[in-house]
Amino acid sequence: VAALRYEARAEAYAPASAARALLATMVRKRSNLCVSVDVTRAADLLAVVAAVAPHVCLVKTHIDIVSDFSDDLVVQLQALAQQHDFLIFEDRKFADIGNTVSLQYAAGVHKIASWSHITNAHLVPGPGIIDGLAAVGEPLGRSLLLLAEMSSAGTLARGEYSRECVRAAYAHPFVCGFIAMHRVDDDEAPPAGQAKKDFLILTPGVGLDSTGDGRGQQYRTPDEVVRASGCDVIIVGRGIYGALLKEGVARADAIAEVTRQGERYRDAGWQAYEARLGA
Ligand code: UP6
Repeated sequence: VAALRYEARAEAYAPASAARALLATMVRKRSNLCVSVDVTRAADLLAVVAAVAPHVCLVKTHIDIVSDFSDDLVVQLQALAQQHDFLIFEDRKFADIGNTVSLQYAAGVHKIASWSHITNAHLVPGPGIIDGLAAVGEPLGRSLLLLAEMSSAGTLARGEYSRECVRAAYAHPFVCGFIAMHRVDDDEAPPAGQAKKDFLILTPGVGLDSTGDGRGQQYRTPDEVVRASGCDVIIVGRGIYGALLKEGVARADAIAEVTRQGERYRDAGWQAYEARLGA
C-alpha cells in the first residue's frame, strides 16, 4: 500500500466516503498535512485555519476545548473548508459503549457527526463502539479511525492491542484507517478469504524543531513518519500554530509565522511521500 500513489488508492474506498474524499483532496492540493488546531478561543481557531488553509488536506479539532463555542464557529469552519478544499476531523477519541457514543457523536452541544467528516475512537470497549458510531456516521458518509497506537511515551496501545484494532477494521467498513505510528495494517494478515485492504494511517507526534514537549509527547520528522514508517498523513499542532502561544509577538506576525510553518510542513510531508514512491 505504501508504494502506491494516493490517487490509485482512492478507488479502494466507497465513492461517497470521507476517506475517499480525503485522498482526492490530498492529490488535488498535493498535501498530506493535517493541522491540529488546539486553541481555546474560536477566533484563534478560525485564524489558524485561515492561515494554513491553502496548505492542508485536513483540519483536526478538539472542539470541547473551545471556551466560547457556538454553532457559528461550525458554520464558519465549514465555510473555510468549502472555500479552501479541506476536510474536518474532530479528534474526539470516543471510548464508551455503543449506545453512549451514538449519543455523544450525534447530540450534545457539539453535534459532531453533523460537521466532522472523520472522527476517531479507542477500541477499549470492544467492537460495539464501532457499531454505535457507524449507526450515526455511516448514513452521513462519515469515516472512522481507530487509535491503534499513540505518540505518547508509555502508551498501552501496542502489540496485540494494535493488531486487534486491525482485525476490527477488517470487520467494519466504517473504519477507514488508524491513528498509528507505523503501518500497523502490515502487522496483521487479512481474515481468511479476504483480500488485503487499503487503510489510511494518520500520524500525530510530528515536529521538525523538537523531540518532545516535556509532557509525554514524542516528535518525529515528516520524513521518518511518511517515508521511513509508511504513514499517509502527518498531524502537526504546536509545530505550526506555536507562534500564536508566544508572549510578546504581534498577532499579525504570529499569523504570518503560522502560514510559513504550514507551508514548511506541507512541503516536508509531500517530499517524504515522493521519496517513498521513488524508493
Ligand atoms: N494526538 C497525539 N497523539 C496521539 C493521538 N492524538 O498527539 O497518539 C493529538 C493530540 C493533539 C495533536 O491530542 O491534538 O494530536 C498533537 O499536537 P502537537 O503536534 O501540538 O503535539
